[in-house]
Amino acid sequence: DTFGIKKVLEELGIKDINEGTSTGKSQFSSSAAFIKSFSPVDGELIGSVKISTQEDYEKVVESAQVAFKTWRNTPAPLRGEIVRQFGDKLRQKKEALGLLVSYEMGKSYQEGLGEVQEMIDICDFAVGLSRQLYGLTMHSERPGHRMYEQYHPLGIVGIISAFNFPVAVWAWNATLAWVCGDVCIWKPSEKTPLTGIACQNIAAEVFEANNLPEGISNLINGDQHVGSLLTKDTRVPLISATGSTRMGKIVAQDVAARLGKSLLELGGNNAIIVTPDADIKMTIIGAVFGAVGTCGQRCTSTRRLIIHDSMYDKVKDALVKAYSQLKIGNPLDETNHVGPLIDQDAVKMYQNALVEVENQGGKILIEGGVLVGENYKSGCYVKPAIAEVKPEYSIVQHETFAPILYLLKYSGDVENALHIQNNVAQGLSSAIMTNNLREAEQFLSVNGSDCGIANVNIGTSGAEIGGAFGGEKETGGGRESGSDAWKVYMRRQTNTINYTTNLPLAQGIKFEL
Ligand code: UN1
Repeated sequence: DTFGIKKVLEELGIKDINEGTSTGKSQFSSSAAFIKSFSPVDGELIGSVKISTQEDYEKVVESAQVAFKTWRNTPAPLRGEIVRQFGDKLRQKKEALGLLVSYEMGKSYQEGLGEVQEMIDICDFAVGLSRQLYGLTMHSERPGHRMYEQYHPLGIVGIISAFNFPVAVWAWNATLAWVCGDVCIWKPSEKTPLTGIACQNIAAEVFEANNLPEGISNLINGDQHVGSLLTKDTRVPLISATGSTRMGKIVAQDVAARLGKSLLELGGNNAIIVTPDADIKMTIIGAVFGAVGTCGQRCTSTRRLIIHDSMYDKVKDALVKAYSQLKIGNPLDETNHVGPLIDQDAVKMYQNALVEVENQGGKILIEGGVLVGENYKSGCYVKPAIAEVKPEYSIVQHETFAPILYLLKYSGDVENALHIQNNVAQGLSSAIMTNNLREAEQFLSVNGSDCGIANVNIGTSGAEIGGAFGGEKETGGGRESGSDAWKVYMRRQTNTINYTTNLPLAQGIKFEL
């Protein structure tokens, strides 16, 4: 037990890891089939989790439906109080959960802690929100009439999350859904099932301590077959799904076929535009963290640098120098910058992408490769690579979830860089490095970036929870987390009240009997 994982599992209430752990009290699974969770850090089996059967799923939905009746009648500020307690529990368990995130997913311990902090932050946001689920009032065109709108809870929210942010993205959705009066059924990635169990246990403790049903938060486990139980279920009015564009297209069609609502947060192809006025030091830190942080497995990871030709060689040299200093290895060792990819399938995708880059005419600037040896025995450690490419290569148009950074050149005005940036199918995050006010404003203008996130003098990744998070085009169009993203978790109702003894009709229509 090199990393004290046994103790961490214990602290997070994860039991029976050899027989397939299941969660909480009411969430017992009858299943005999397991998902085995291996750590990409050292290749060790951490534990196994029961795969939910159709029968389990039915029980979970029933328990969610029963819980909804209690929860929707709990006043929103009191729901906020429960979320406040959940945030407090997360503060207590931050180190343990952060470590499990790091060990099961492979991101650095710092980033594991950061992810739990993101959960705590969204709890705080949700607590405040619980007193601010505002509707509008409007003036009726009829005398003696009052008009307003209000938001009611929606029901069961299905959450499908990805391995790369195994806990924060669930919390963005669950905490907002909870203060909105909804109950949740979560299917975490089958690559990170143990962090899912840990979160469910923490939530269950809070509900139990408040004599509330555990069914306010529910967990199911498995691959896309289990996920499709949720997406096809008319009892689940909203599906919030994070993952690849390929997955999102399937989810969107399943949900649309039954006219459900979906909130999709899919692939990105995020670029930083480096202008002649860029601060080179900031550019390099932003670009390198964006490209190699989380081993290039954030949906906001920096994939492309679009560099003005006057800056190109300078940036290139500085990148080569920065990459030569990167330490790759065990993410729990804080001296390392880059941890492993999630699994060996991801390693194959990374290798294939590098072959494709060369086949399509790209020039490898920093060689990739898989690391071998005692410290890398999971087979998931790869070298961050950089390639010089042309924007039209199909591989550059495509999101590869790995630390591969593409360098592109533009000349002339920032419009030319914007054209390259926007000329991809994805639209999540974007950034410009400039001290030129005109360029910055152009980038943010109607003719500028077409992405859901557009930053000035900041990299593409590491968004704060207070803003709405999501993107356009193939990124799926959904917004989660801050701002008014909560509205998708509620149903809106327009109410008109007549306090006269007449019944005048709208639009002045006369109807007499
Ligand atoms: C994701 O990769 O799915 O902005 C979410 C960021 C993080 C969230 C990423 N706050 O990079």
